[in-house]
Amino acid sequence: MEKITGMDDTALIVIDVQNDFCPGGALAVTGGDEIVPLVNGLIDSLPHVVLTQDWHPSGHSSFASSHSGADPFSTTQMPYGDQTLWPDHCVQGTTGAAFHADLQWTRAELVIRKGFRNAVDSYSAFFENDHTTPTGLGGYLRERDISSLVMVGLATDFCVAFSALDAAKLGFKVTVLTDACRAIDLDGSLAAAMDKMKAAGVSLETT
Ligand code: VGL
Ligand code: ZN
Repeated sequence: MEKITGMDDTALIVIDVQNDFCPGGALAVTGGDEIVPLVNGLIDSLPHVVLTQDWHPSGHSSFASSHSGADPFSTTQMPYGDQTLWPDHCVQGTTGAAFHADLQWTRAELVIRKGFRNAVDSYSAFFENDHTTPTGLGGYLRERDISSLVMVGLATDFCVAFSALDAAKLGFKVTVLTDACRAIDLDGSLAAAMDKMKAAGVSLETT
């Protein structure tokens, strides 16, 4: 049997459209829920769809509550470098970790979970925050001859940007649709992320 080829080589990567990143959630991103209709339209129109899901054990090392005296949104030093400390969010199996109720995710071919190792956070869909440990997504896409990625989701300046930068480094053609993303924007992190993505050759477009 021959491999099925000639299928479209583009995948939509929907990053972390989860309750905790939407208004009312534990790490709410302003307007996070506003992107859902746009994302649903893209899910209907692109040939392949992959979702990511932030998926932390309780007591995760990225939670401020795991570091005595630390405030959410402060920075700490981890063996792998600087790490922002977050409110507890996207704990495995909780409602906060579930996808937004209106997200039409049934066409997704893969859900990749990240941040499940206690000792290391993972913003990127491709590598954990040590920038070394792979999630397996790069190999999965390569094996399927997918070479072009369209990225949307939450948050622009963390998980979307880290994913886009890693994807570009791995040789994928990457487009981020900025109107289908929303940012946390901590201390200028959005402008810095946009600059880095531009410099890495990521196309920043709108739907
Ligand atoms: C994210 C902070 C912590 C994100 C995940 O999805 O951008 N940000 N965990
Ligand atoms: Zn997280």
